Amino acid sequence: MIGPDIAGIADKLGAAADTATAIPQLAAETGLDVDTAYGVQAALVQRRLERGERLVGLKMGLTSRAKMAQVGVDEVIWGRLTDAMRVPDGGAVNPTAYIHPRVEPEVAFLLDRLPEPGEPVGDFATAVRAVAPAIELIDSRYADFRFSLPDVIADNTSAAAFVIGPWSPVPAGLDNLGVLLEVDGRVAQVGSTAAILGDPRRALDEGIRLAGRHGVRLESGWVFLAGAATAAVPLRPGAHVRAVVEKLGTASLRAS
Ligand code: OOG
Ligand code: MG
Repeated sequence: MIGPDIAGIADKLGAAADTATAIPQLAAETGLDVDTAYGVQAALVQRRLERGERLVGLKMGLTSRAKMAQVGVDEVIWGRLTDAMRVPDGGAVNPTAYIHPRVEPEVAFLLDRLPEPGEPVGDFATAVRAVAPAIELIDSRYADFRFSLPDVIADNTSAAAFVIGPWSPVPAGLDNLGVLLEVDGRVAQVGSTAAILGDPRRALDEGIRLAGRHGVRLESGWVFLAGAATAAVPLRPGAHVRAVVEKLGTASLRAS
């Protein structure tokens, strides 16, 4: 065979997610580079679409230093979100359905009118209809939550589930809002939206640019996660998690 077996790698990652069973990293062994890894990600998400899930958005990863340092990968990445990953605000997830779930605080955008491919976002308030606090549940399919850049891209950037809090109109500034992650009423992580590429609005430009390289165009009505401002924390059974973003409010999640 010439080049990595994209469909075969996607099947392995898909089965690891479906059975909540970790697998060894595979990029080095199969010769995956960043471009082919995005091809694997597309095939992996296609498996979900074939079983009836719908694409509902895009997520950014490793847009903050805290996240880069936690996983030892220092490139901004993006992944795809489907409707089946969405958990209602205040809802519950079963932690045993995941391998080693972690939660992290996010800022979500509800996309509106986006520029033509290749054009920058001129007016953020035209491109984005609303903003919300959010929680992302990530679950690397790789053993010990360890991976290389192409490995994590192929694994749809560890995407597993997400919660969106109440939507608000776009505020005047988003670049320096306090962010808290609370677990069982205790502060587990503290940060600022400034940690997200200096301003989370920049994450949208990066998302449009990076996804555009792979022929993916963001759509009106999609959800966009700008990337966590802080490191992620393990989700333990029974935990109650809240992400609080100054001016935007709270998103919450329970682990059953
Ligand atoms: C990769 C996904 C990173 C974020 O918000 O930075 C991410 C990982 O940490 O497993 O979702
Ligand atoms: Mg995230």
